[in-house]
This record gives sequence, C-alpha cells and structure tokens, in this order.
Amino acid sequence: MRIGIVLYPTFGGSGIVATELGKALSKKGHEIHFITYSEPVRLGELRKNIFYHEVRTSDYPLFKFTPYEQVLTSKLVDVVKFERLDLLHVHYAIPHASAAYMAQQILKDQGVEIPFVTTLHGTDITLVGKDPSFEPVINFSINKSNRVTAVSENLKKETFELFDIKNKIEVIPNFICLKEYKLDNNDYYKKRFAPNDEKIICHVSNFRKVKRIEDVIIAFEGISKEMDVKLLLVGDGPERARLEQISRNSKFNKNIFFLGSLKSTKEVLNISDLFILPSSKESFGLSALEAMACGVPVIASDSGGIPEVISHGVSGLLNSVGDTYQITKNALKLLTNESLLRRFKTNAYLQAKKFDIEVILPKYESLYEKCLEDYLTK
Ligand code: GMT
Repeated sequence: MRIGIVLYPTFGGSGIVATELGKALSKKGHEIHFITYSEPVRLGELRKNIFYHEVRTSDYPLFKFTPYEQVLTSKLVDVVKFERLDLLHVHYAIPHASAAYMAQQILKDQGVEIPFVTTLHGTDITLVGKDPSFEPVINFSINKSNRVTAVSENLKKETFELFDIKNKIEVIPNFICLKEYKLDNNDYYKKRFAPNDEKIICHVSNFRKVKRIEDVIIAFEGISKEMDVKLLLVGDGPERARLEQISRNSKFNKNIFFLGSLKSTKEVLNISDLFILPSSKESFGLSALEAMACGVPVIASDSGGIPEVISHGVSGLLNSVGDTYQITKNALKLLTNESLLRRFKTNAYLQAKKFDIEVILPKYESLYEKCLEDYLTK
C-alpha cells in the first residue's frame, strides 16, 4: 500500500507514534510518505520506501498568521496525485483531519479518490479540541474521517462525551518496538550520574503544565530525605525555566539533572530504577510505556488512559493526581526493597510486551484494508 502519514514532527507522543508506525509499515513493504513541516525527530536513516515531503509555508506581509492548514492541504493534494497514494493517515486531529478532508474533496473534484484515517492522540480532544475556537471543525472532521482511531478506551469515551460523534471509533493503543529496547545497564553511563550506585529516578516529557513535573521534584525531595537518589529530567518545553528555578532553590539541587530533549531516551531509561509520570491527564502515556520497555516500573497518576497501560501493584503504582505524599511513599516502597523492585522491573517489561509493535501493527494494517475496501466499494 502507498500511505501518506501526516504528523507533528516534534518530540510529542503523537509524532513519535506516527513516525514509528511509518517505519514499521515500511519494513513490511508498504511505501510510506511522511508529510509535515520538518523532518520527524525519530525518522533516522531513510529507507528506499520511506519519503519525506516538507510542507513549506511562506510569509506574505498581509498574513499576520501563516495559513499552515491551506499549505498542508495543497501539499496533500500534490503528494496524493503524484505519488499515487492509496490512503492518508493523519495523526492529531488539529488541523490534520480538516486538511485531509479538504484535500479529499479537492481530489474528488479531479477524479481522484482517497480515504483518510484520523488517529486521536489526546490533547487534540481533551485540551485543545474542546475549546470552542476549534470544536465545530474538529467535530465535523472526525465525523467525515473514513476511519477514526483513539489511543485508549478512555480517550474514546471522552471523545464521545465531549463531541457529537456519529462515526465509530476503534481503539488502537500506542506501541513500542520492543526489540529495539535492549535491556542493558550501561555502567559507564550510570556512573556519570550515580557514582556510588545511588538509585535513579527519571521523568521524560515535553515539559508542559499538564505533566505536573513540579510534583516529581516535590516527591524527589521527600525521597531524598530518606535515601541517596538521583533525578534525571529529560525533555524541554514551556515549564523548563520555572522548574530549573525550583530545583536551584532545592537542598537537593546537585542531585537533579536536566538533560534536555534527547532523540533517544533508551540510554537514560536503561540506567533508571523508577519512572514518575504525575500528569493531570494522559490519554495513554507513551513515555511510561517506553520506560516499561526498558524494565523500569512507573509511578503515575490514576488518570485518563494511564490505568490501561500500567497495572497497579504489578508493573507500577498509581496515585491520585497531585498526591505528592503518595508518590513519595510509593517510590520509597519500591526503592527500599530490592526484591520487590526487581519483581516490578520484570513485570514492567512483561507489561510492555503486550504493546509490542508485532501485536499492534496488524491492527493498523487490517484497519487500512477495511477502510480502503469500504471507501472504494461504497
Ligand atoms: O503528551 C503530550 O503532551 C504530547 C501529546 C502529543 O500528541 O504529541 O501526547 C499525547 O499523545 C501520545 C501518543 O498517543 C499519548 O501517549 C499521550 O498520553 C498524549 N498526551 C496527553 O494526553 C497529555
């Protein structure tokens, strides 16, 4: 199949899922065309059946805001026609689903038929999408999509609650390519942060408010009062400067490391003992799944789709949003009991196996086949 994948090329979970999906599909022989405004961060080396089409916007003095959606739509029309694509798969509804619908209509007018699949990732529904300035367009374009998927049962439920959806929504969870997550504890790298074999806690995100990273720091201070421990914060975003300020004022500042955005987080996860994800909302929590793929148990909020990913008391421990006392207690429970920690680490890896690409990829392939068949026979 020749598939066009529209995505955000950044470190966000939706872009990572879309890129890894395209790479995995290309390995199965599909021809993949990524369409976005810059090279996707996880793209890596280009293979013979992977193509990248850059959406280039240009400034015109009249435009206060560059009309990205129109430029994307025109690019879609162009790529679908000239690369003879069979199907478009857009990740993150805003503005990708409405651009895909518009492109579909333009192409129809020119005698070219193409269905599109929309995957809802979370904030496109729960934060941005429900805002009245987006709501009618999102609602319309979800209903006009030829197939819709959501990354968790919880996100599906919320989408039906927040919008007037007539379409079916299929749940296809986030995934990881497990065989790329070798479980090897790099001692040399570990010593850089924990020279005396201290336990390492880690958090990875795009440093937005919804991630509540301050809770990680508060819990870390509580844990540090009981034991020597290090904190690795990976990522960057609007909250970073404020969090750095909070850390600098902390008594435990020398044990907190801000590592910035990393293309690959495996090296950090492989030396970590615990991952903390205290988000107020998370449709799935891809970063938690990536941690578990490295055998790292997760302490996370009991919110959104997180309980579908982390099995409480088995591969991690869940707490109410903002309950830093419980996060501290849960972390100490695992970090101070070697055999319990070892059990949770093994379970975390076993839990991640359920979300391996080998399990998830066939779901997308069969969705594409059905979508294409329905669209062309209707
Ligand atoms: O987490 C973010 O803020 C980024 C966002 C995105 O769209 O890039 O992530 C969302 O999509 C991921 C992939 O499906 C999910 O794993 C994340 O849970 C989801 N984030 C939220 O719901 C806050």
